[in-house]
Amino acid sequence: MTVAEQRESIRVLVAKPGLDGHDRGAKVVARALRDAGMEVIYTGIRQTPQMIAAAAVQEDVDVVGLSILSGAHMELVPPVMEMLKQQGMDDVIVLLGGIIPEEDRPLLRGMGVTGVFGPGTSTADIEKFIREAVREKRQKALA
Ligand code: B12
Repeated sequence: MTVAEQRESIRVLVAKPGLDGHDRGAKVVARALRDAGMEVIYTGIRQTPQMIAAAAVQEDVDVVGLSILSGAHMELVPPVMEMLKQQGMDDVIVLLGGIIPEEDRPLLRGMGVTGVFGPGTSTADIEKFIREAVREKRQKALA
């Protein structure tokens, strides 16, 4: 069992890949999860997949949450997943928020994205989703 699976707290990396500056949603989500008692690291804007994977390893997070509003999710998510795999973090829970058309969601899930959250999602729902996903993962690790 890894250290992440043994601890009680939930550590979340909120990351903003891509070149745009749409950071409001990422900041709102980061603040809400922090207020809900999670340990949240926010990367800031313009992060490369390499930077995101390195931060995920360094911070030993349970969840990587990507925020993408630019429309570049189909270009940005695959290299993030690949870099996480290369860093041995292929079992980390990956969430995606932002402007994500319905037709892209099955493909993103196929790449390993656990949850996709569009505009108007309540942060309470995001918190609940994360708690359940982490609980399930930790239970599996114990079994
Ligand atoms: C505000 C805004 C801006 C602001 C950004 C301010 C900022 N610092 O964020 C400004 C004015 C700077 C801006 C600029 C541009 N914008 Co703009 N912008 C918007 C707008 C109207 C709202 C986005 C927003 O802040 N929403 C409020 C937050 C709280 O909601 P949210 O980000 O969606 O987050 C929620 C969920 O998505 C989810 N979520 C988001 N991130 C994460 C992360 C995790 C981990 C999780 C779990 C959940 C999650 O949870 C949040 C809570 O519900 C959207 C349209 C829209 N309806 O979304 C366009 C929009 C994103 N912009 C767009 C465009 C094109 C641009 C420009 C290129 C316009 C131009 N020609 O200049 C520029 C780009 C500038 C740049 N360099 O980045 C397009 C993108 C097109 C696309 N995806 O195909 C949109 C969709 C408008 C449109 N309909 O065309 N924009």
